[in-house]
Amino acid sequence: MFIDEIKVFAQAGHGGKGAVAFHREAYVTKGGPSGGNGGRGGDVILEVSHDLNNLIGQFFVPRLIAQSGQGGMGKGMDGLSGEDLVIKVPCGTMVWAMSKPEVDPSEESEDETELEDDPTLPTSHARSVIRSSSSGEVAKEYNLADGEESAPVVGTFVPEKGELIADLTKHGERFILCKAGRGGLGNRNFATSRHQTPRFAQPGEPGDEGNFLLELRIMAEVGIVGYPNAGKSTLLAAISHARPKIAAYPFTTLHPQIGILEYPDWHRLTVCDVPGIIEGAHLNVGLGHKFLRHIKRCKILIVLLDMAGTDAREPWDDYKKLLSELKFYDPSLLEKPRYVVANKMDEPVAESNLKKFKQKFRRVKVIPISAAFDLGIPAFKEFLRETVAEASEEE
Ligand SMILES: Nc1nc2c(ncn2[C@@H]2O[C@H](COP(=O)(O)OP(=O)(O)OP(=O)(O)O)[C@@H](O)[C@H]2O)c(=O)[nH]1
Ligand SMILES: [Mg+2]
Repeated sequence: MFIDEIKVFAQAGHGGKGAVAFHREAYVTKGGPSGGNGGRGGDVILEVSHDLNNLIGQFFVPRLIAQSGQGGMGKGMDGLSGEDLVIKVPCGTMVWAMSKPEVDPSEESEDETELEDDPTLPTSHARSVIRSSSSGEVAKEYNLADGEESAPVVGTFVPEKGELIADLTKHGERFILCKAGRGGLGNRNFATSRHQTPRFAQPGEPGDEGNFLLELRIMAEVGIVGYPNAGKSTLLAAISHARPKIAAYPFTTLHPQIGILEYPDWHRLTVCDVPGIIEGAHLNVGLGHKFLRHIKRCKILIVLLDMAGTDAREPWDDYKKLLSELKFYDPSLLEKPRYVVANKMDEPVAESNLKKFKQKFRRVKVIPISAAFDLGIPAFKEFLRETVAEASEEE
């Protein structure tokens, strides 16, 4: 199972309460207050680990509750602190705090309330878009209805997800999701010369808690998109150590796959192969287009086309449809450096198709390969390295 979005409830440990106690000992009269302090609770901490590739752990354990601190005791003994709960998450996890912000009723305009009553409109966010562009562009409507922003920064608020509070990208990085409560002070702390027998102590502070949405957006430099059966997984297997499932039926790949491409000088690139996209993916046809979130962070995009036109498809048609699906999902995807790779060049018809394609799209750079027969693969690897380096420099 591949989980890339999961809601969790997190609660840090409460602080233990301080004790009220008095010193008792033979021949010591009125020994004074001796209540110990309560221990601190444990924090809930997220730790990034590159050994994980999805949020499956949180699917099985969605309640992240850290230990509370122990209460203080007599004889001046302090309570033990609660242990921190450290949860490992994959690189590229975004944390959204789901609590709703307070809306000032005076700010809501009249015509907005009218729209709220209209049941034919999909979501509140989409409605505002429809209002601002009366042409009713489907693309815009979908993007914003998803609550997606192309590259949200910490502090961004999206109605469906809440506020982005962290974007965890580096291995080893730690983020305190919920802060623990402090322990209360025992009564021995409150003794003064004028009040020598305090019969009270502090309670412990409660730990923070809340509902959070963890969203994974895979960190990869190169993203491969294409129609089902174009040979995306075959290409990933040809250039990296990844061994994704390859088969002659559509939608073999159901989840994003990651491959590490290694060069002789130990330089590494991460490549992400996502499930096939087809026309109408934005309307949830095929596997939909939600998984495109995983190529949002890529530096370059590889549009893989089946130049042999298997299944009576036409590469130029595929190309146009793919671009329009990418645009429907997020127009900023089309701003990334993009290269067309023509696969299945071992097939006899591929050559003439490639010519036709080049005539139709004169300015598009096309790299011919055959992933299954290893034709053009070493050159393609070098090409990837150069273009990723260029894209990083530009960034
Ligand atoms: N002749 C030829 N066949 C290829 C080539 N590359 C891939 N294939 C075949 O195309 C079929 C689909 O390959 P996959 O790699 O599974 O395609 P995919 O794009 O990952 O497909 P989905 O995961 O379903 O989206 C398989 O039967 C491959 O053997 C190639 O270069 N030449
Ligand atoms: Mg595949």
